[in-house]
Amino acid sequence: MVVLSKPAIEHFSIVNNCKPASFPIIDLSKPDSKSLIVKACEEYGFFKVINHDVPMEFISKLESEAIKFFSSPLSEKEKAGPADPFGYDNKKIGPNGDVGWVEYILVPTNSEFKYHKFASILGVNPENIRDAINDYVSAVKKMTCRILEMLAEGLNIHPSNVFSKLLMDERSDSVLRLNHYPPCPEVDEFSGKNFIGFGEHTDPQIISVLRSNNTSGLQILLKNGHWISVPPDQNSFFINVGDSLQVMTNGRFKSVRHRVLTNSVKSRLSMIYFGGPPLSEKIAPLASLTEGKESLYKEFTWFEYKKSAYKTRLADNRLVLFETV
Ligand code: GA4
Repeated sequence: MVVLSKPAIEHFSIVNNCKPASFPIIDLSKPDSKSLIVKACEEYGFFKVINHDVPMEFISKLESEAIKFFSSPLSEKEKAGPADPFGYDNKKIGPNGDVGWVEYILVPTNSEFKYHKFASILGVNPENIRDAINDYVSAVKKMTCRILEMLAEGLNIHPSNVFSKLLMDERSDSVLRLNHYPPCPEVDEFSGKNFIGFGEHTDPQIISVLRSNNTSGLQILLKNGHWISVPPDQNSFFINVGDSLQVMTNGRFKSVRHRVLTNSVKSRLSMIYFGGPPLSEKIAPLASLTEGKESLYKEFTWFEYKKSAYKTRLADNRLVLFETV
């Protein structure tokens, strides 16, 4: 049971819940998946993948390490925080006052992370969670790069590693987030309203890959302005187009606005791999996608975008500052 600490529950936003609706499901083993991925990125900025080849063993191992971590006493978990942005935090998201009914750890994936920050709470074997993270991230990264290559081929871009090479680079600024949403009382039994677990936002990176347990909560915003609930599926991955991919495709793909609502009875556990480029990488619309068209975004480095993102609130549109018109 997670004890309420500051901020108090009345500071959490409440939103109307909504119905599940259909969205693209891509079977990576099928020959037509390239064009379907392109269509999904254009129409939803979001899709689910099945037959992904990520070993279940790695997923289960990380899940059980995450459960162990989040089950430890708050005072112990707090030794790995506050998130700076890396480390543990509880209810506070980012540096600008956003809150949600969530606790999390955020870790970089490209360097020997300072596991000493966690060592005190991980007991005798802190290498367990580190190894679980490393195995999970390398398998998910491999699948993500495969998807990014299919995407480039589907768009007729040469060479087809334009996106995937940014994640493969040893300096790639990719991060892993483990989110735990404890059960949260409903606003009231009949209102159909829920508290916010993680407020609406788009992801700044190129692509994000989410896996959750079988507890609902994720919602995405459609182009028509309606929110839909995404039914949980612990055997699949959910892919989000990030702001940087929106820029590189000159707006052809849209980064998807998404949020997580709390569940009144079950805990939700999600792990998200955010695939980002090296900090010095220049992000701009690709020449092959801008021929004869105007470039909708100014060039920026990933460092500049990240710096600017950390000055914003979660729900802000972070790309407006980089639009040309
Ligand atoms: C959203 C996507 C990732 O979770 C994240 C988040 C980051 C954070 O929690 O530290 C940010 C948020 C995210 C975007 C705007 C800023 C930065 C919180 C926030 C208010 C790790 C990321 O890269 O950007």
